[in-house]
Amino acid sequence: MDTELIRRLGHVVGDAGLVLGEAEQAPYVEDWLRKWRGRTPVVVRPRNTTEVSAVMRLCRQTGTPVVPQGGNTGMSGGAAPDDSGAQVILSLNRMRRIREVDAVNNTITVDAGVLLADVQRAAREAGRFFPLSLGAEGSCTIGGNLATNAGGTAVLRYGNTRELALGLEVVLPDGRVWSGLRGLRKDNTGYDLRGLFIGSEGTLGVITGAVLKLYALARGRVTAWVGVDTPGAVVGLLSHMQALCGERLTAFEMMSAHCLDLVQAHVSGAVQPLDGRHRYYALVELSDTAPEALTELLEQGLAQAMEAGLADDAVIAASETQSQALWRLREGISQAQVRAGKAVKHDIALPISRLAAFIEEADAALAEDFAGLPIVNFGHVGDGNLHYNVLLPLDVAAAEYGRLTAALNRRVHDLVAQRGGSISAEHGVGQLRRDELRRYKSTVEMDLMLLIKRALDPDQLMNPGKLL
Ligand code: FAD
Ligand code: 2HG
Ligand code: ZN
Repeated sequence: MDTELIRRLGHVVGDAGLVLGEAEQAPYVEDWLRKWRGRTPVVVRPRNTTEVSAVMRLCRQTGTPVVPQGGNTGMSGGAAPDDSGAQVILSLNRMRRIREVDAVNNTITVDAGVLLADVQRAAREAGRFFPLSLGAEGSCTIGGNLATNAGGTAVLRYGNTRELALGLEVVLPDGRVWSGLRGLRKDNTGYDLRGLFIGSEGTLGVITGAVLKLYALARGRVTAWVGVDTPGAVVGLLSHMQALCGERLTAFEMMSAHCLDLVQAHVSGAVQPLDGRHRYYALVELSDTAPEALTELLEQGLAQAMEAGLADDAVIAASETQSQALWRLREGISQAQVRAGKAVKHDIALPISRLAAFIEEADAALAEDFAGLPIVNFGHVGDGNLHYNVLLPLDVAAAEYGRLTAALNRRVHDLVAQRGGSISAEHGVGQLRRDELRRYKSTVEMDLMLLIKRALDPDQLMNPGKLL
């Protein structure tokens, strides 16, 4: 790359804002899964929106492609540069300002580089609750969450990131700033620009700030670990608990017995909560601002479920420490997979009413066509979102990994499409599912997305090779 451009970028962000050495760039050019590794001439780390705008203007003038990056925890290769060595990484990791907390309006305004855990903390300190919650919350950024429309474990009650954002600030590919930081719950003044940038995976602009919704702080939660025999019973248990508990049901997660085996084998301190072995486990959580009767309600719901044959055994956490231990089993699955093998990941969504039949059918199809390959089936059943992954051996050859990935994707995604589902529920399309997207989206949908892309990014400089 033009050393003159690097010098001019340095002029904008200061010397501390450039990462040039190979060793220093390592955490930026490779993703969390260590699946995608690229090259970049420079990582640029602006301190504020004005600097992002100046960086984007320079890149536009010189025809330099830009890869926006938050915490680099994405699972679809969206934040990794390609190996051309021509793509600049624009990291938001120096933009970590909590701009304002408005407790009366129930909103928080933040820089896009603020870590999700820090947004949650700032809300708590103001006596409010920011519900977005996921395993990577200590390292992912709110900008990355918005760009991928992240889901996580509280979608069932509060919705995904899209539903938690009221306003955005975005730097466009030409450097202009769209200041849409409105804390309004009603605003019908034209097209939904905010919605357009949410989930756009850095292909339309750089999100630099956001106004997010806050909620009342729950004053108690109760968590149960439930042994269940079939996917149908898991879904039946969900329906039963929803009908009984309404909005107090704040999480309903599922994992197969094989997932629990993996966590026990690869995550230290993981202890099996129930004596017997069950084919599936559900993690069920109730929370409320008035927590007094929660435990009773959960006990009642689980007793009824057992009578109805929807649950076989259950334990309710007796303390916050026990509750955290149950959550560690659930959150440990990603790390356990990394240690146990090379996962072929499927991040799918289905109407909840079709979830059980999908699992039975997909399990049978894979047993027939891919006998012996372990299925790592877990996810956010309350949202109809499964991580229906398949684990290949750690030492699988690259060519074999590629061949099996293509074949497994086809088998699983075709079944998902036949049942009216989505092949990308919460992790985004990135590089991982870019070609798959073309197979399952209609021509009209693809055309509309390409039209929007060309209108906003005519030079195709924003995150090339991702999503579209
Ligand atoms: P990055 O990985 O840096 O970037 C992701 C995408 O967003 C890229 O395309 C990038 O170009 C773009 N981007 C980043 N910042 C900006 C910006 N400011 N402006 C424009 N574009 C931008 N995801 C879930 O949805 N639910 C889960 O439960 C979940 N659990 C996880 C658990 C673990 C252990 C890990 C490692 C990941 C998990 N993820 C989960 C995936 C990941 O954490 C999310 O996708 C997260 O939203 C990514 O945020 P990030 O800041 O790391 O973004
Ligand atoms: C989760 O739900 C994450 O834990 C990660 O979305 C999923 O590792 C995965 O496939
Ligand atoms: Zn998930």
